[in-house]
Amino acid sequence: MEKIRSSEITPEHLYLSRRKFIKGSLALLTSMFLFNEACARSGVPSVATEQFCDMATASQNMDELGDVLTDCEDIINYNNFYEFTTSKETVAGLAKDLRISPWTIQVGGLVKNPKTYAIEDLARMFDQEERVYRLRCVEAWSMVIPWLGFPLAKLLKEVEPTSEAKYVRFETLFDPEQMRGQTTLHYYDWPYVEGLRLDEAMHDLTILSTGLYGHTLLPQNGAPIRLVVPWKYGFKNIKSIVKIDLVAEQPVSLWMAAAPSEYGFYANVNPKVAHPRWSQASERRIGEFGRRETLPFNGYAEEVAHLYEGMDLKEFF
Ligand SMILES: Nc1nc2c(c(=O)[nH]1)N[C@H]1C(S)=C(S)[C@@H](COP(=O)(O)O)O[C@H]1N2
Ligand SMILES: [Mo]
Repeated sequence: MEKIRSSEITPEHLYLSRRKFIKGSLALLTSMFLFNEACARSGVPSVATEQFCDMATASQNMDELGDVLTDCEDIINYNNFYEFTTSKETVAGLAKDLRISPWTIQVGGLVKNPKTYAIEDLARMFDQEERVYRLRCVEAWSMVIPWLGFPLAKLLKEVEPTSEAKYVRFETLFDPEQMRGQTTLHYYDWPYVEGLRLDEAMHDLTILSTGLYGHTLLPQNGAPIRLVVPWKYGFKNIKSIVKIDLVAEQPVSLWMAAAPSEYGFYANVNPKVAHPRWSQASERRIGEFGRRETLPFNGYAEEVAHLYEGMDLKEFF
């Protein structure tokens, strides 16, 4: 891969080497949590939001395929978060006052050590790594995002799944007073639920994200903590998680309940299997002209295809 001269990249992007994780960012992240808390207390979260992209940092300016990072402003202003609205351009404004502190995640179900974690505990317990991943929405657009977070496997090992645990079920906050979509979009079965098979959840690519571009997540991106599974369609990346359960049966996600013929459990990115209403063969990379070919497993086949050996690819959807 060609090295980019520092003069060719925006100043906030410190170019180190690919796959190099931010180290010592624990203190940074802890201070950002304190900053957010202070903001929440003083009621001025909009100040942090306005400065978010001016102060953007990432240790890599491209992913392992050489795809450049999507502009920070696009990542924080073009969102899917149906708890607020179905209109991608207005999520940020409607979500900006979501109370994200205090916040706890209850981890339980078929585990030996069920526990409720405060979000600050997770930041303290696990190194926050930078992971540059492509995000491919089922609506056929995509971005490249420098996430901060930690492997979900680390948290699962803490709670120790029992031998009966086969799947992981995730749940988003249910709070219609703060999330008006949970009332106005009454067609959906709130709260938003997603799930993974246990081996998918334990895979090193699967992370819980607490930040992006060097800062703690903004509400529109799923603050304070959301799932990121880069080889699956975007809707699997459940936001603003309050509950994680280890379960024996395959969970029914919000999208499976809403439209079972359109959204399946696995939802692995697959250019060969069309959505019933549109092709999945190509995608629009936000910030680029023209379209790109969609890659099997969103380009992560080498890492994850073995998880699905013997399964019918069409079942993926
Ligand atoms: N709780 C919740 N999580 C969600 C969604 C949602 O509506 N509610 N939308 C999903 C979809 S369709 C996509 S493409 C991604 C978008 O993440 P982003 O806005 O951070 O880019 O979030 C996913 N996670
Ligand atoms: Mo999506």
